[in-house]
Amino acid sequence: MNAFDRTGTAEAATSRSGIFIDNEWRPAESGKTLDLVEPATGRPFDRIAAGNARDVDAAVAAARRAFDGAWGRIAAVDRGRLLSRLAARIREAAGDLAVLEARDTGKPLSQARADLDLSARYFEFYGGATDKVHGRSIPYQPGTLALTERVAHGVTGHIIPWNYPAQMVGRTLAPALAMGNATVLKPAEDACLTALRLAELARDAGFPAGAINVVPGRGEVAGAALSRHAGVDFLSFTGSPEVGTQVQVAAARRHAGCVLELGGKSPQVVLADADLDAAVPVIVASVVQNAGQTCSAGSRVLVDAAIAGTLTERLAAAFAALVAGPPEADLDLGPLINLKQKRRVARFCDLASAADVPLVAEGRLDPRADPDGFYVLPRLYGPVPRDHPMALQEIFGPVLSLLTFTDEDDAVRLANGTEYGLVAGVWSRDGARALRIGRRIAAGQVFINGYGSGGGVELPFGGVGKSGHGREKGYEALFEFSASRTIVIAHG
Ligand code: TXE
Repeated sequence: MNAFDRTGTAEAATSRSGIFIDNEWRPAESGKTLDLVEPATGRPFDRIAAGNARDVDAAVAAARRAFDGAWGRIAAVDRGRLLSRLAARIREAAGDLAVLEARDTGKPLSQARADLDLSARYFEFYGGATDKVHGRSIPYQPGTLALTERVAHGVTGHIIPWNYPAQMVGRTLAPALAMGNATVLKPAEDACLTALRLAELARDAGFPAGAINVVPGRGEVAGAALSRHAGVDFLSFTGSPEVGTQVQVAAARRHAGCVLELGGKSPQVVLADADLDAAVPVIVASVVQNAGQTCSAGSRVLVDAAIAGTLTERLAAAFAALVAGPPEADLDLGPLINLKQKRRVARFCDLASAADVPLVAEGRLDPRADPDGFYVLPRLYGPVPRDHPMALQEIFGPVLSLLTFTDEDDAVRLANGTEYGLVAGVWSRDGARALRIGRRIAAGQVFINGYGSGGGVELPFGGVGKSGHGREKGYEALFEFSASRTIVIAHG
C-alpha cells in the first residue's frame, strides 16, 4: 500500500495501536485510543493507544524486571551488538519508515529519509561505544586501591517531542541502552508512529523483554505519570520549557536526576567580512528545515550594520524562492505539526505587524497543498527591534528575525541577550575573530563558518539557561546515562 494513499480511513491504520511492554503489544488499560491528525490534511489518519498511569506502572515494572534480570546481566560487548543489529534493521526498513515519518510529521520526504539515517546512526555510534567507557584508578591512601566505574542508573524514562520522532528515539534511547539502563519511552501524541515501529524492530533485533517499553498517550497523563514515577531513576525530557520545569520538579521530589533539552533562540552572527555565498544557504536551511520546528533552528540572524543591506537582499531572494507543500512533493518545507503550532506562529507574525516590523520576504504555497493542512509560509522579518518578542522568544516556525549590531561587543551582547543558549553560529573570513566571538557566546554548541541544526550524532548537545541542562549526543551522553561509583579496596 502507498502510505500516502489518503483514501483509507483510520480503520486501515498503518501502525500499531497499542502499548509496547515486555516486547509485546497490549491495548491501553483504559481501552481508549487517540486520533492522529495528519498535518498535511488536518484530518485523522491513524490511532494510537491512550496510555495512562497504570500503563506507565506496568512499563516501569517490566523495565525493572529487565534491569534486575536478563538485560542487566548482558555483557557490554553484547549490548553493543544488539544496538548495532538494531541500526541495521532500521536501515533495512528506512524507506517505509521515512514515508511513515513524513506522513505523521508533515516533513518533506527527503528530510524524513535523513532522519531515519540519523536514527540508525545513533544506534551504530553507541553500539560501538558500550565496551569503551572506562573508570579510573585514583592515587589514594597507602595500602588501598581506589577505582571508579560507570554504572547504569537503572530504569530511565524518556519523554520526547513530535518534531523528530525517529531521530529522538535514537538520540535518547541508544546511549541509555548502551550503558545498560532499561528504558520507558513516552513519545509525543502528535507524532509517534516511527517510535512505535522502532520498538518492534528492537525486539526483532534481539533486545530482551523489558529493555525497551513504549507508552504512547497524552503528555499530561502518560508523560506526567512517567515523570512522577518512583520507579524511574533518571529522566530525559525534550520539549517546552514549561513542561520541562514540571518534569524537573517531579524528578527533584524523589531526588532523581534529569537531562532537559528545551529549545532555543539560536543566533547566527554574520560579520562584515563573512563569505555570504557560503552563509546564506546555511542560514536559510537552518530555520526552514522541518518548517522551523527544530530546537536548534538558527532563528535570529545578527548582522554587522555595515553589510545589513546586502545580507537582507540575499536572504530575501532566498526566502522568496521557498515553497511549502505536502511531504510527498518533497519541497523546501511541509506544514506545521498542528493547529496550535500554526496559531502560535501566526501570533508572532501579528505582533510583528502590530509593531510595524518590516516583512522583507515570504515564500509561497504549492498548489498541491490541501487548504486544511497546517501550512505557514516561510518569512523573513527585519530589522527586528531588540525587545520585540520575535527577537527573544522561540517561534518554532519558518520565521527568521534579522537584527543588526555595531561592533564585536554589541554582537556578543545581542547573541547572549535571550534567556536561551542552545546553539550559535559565527560567520567571518577572519577565523581568529570568529573564534573569539564564538567563545564569548553562552551556548552548548558554537559553529564557526557553518551551522549544524540536524545531524552531529557525534557532537555533545544541550544548552544553558532556558534551553535546559545536561548533554545528549556524542560520547558525553554515555556519562549522562550512567553514574560514577567509587570502590576502595584495602589490601594492607
Ligand atoms: O511541547 P510539550 P508542545 C517547544 C516549542 C513549541 C512548544 C510547545 O517552542 O512551540 O515547545 O510544544 C509531553 N508531563 N518545543 O506543546 O507539551 C508531550 O506529550 C510530562 C521545543 O508540543 O512540552 C510530548 O511528548 N510530559 C522542543 C513532550 O512532552 C508532558 C520540541 C513535548 O511536549 C506533559 C517540542 C506533562 N505535564 C516543543 N505535557 C525541542 N526542545 O526540540 C506534555 N508532555
